[in-house]
Amino acid sequence: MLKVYSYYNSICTQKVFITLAEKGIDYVTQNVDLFRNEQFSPEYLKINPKGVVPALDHDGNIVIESTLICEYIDDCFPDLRLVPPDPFLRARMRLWSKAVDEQLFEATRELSFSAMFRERMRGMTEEQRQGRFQNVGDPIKRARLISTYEEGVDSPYVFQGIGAFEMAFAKMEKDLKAGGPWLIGAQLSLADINMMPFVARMAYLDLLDVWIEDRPATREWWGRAQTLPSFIASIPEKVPAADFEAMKSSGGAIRARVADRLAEYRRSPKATA
Ligand SMILES: N[C@@H](CCC(=O)N[C@@H](CS)C(=O)NCC(=O)O)C(=O)O
Repeated sequence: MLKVYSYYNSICTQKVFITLAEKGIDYVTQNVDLFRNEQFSPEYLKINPKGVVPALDHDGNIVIESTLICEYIDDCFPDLRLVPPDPFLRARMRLWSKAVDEQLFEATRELSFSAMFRERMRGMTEEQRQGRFQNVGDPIKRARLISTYEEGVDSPYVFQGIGAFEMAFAKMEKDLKAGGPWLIGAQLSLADINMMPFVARMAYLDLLDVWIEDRPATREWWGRAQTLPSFIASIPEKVPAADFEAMKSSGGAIRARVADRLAEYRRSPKATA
């Protein structure tokens, strides 16, 4: 039996849902309410000591880290391979996983937070807010959260995130033009699945065009991704309509400032290096 510890609008969990759906594997979910701090409960910390979702329980074997979970699922259920057997293609696929884990996850968290959760935190009492900050055990993660709470899109971490998406979309456009229709070529792989929830979140926040308006191959990839039944079952069908409305309106409110900061990033020496 496969059980996914999840939260319905968690981008990392969505990678796992798409992987399972693409392979046609049945699973059950156990909700971990991130807004009630259930990820920090002693019971859940025994499952995932990092206090985050997702976690996978496969007949008693616990696997954490969404990228590792997706590869584990591919190893256990190899009928339809999402990790290519060719070593070079596999290395190219993992470069996308690394970009997601090392840059785009943080970028998406900062941008989502600036657009949506910042307002929600403003409604908390000072004591509740400080409690939320202190719950974040990792000091670097805590510093990022405090900076994004205090400065929103003007936070240096958000600027870094906007730059991370710019680099990813530039590479995406180049790779797709060199040989698509998927990120590493003809076959859908975990490279595409890992990217989908992150690109989707930018689209739902009404921010995606800021990066991809002039990137036709990336626009086509996104159009194609959205028609996959595995994608539809894992994101649009699991997220309530009210959340889509909230994401669109809150993201729309920061869109102009995100575009300004992207222009600033494109002018910076780093962007031309
Ligand atoms: N690298 C981890 C990141 C997991 C992660 O941070 N998940 C978020 C939801 S997308 C979470 O549980 N956040 C709760 C918190 O930070 O308190 C993975 O890919 O599984």
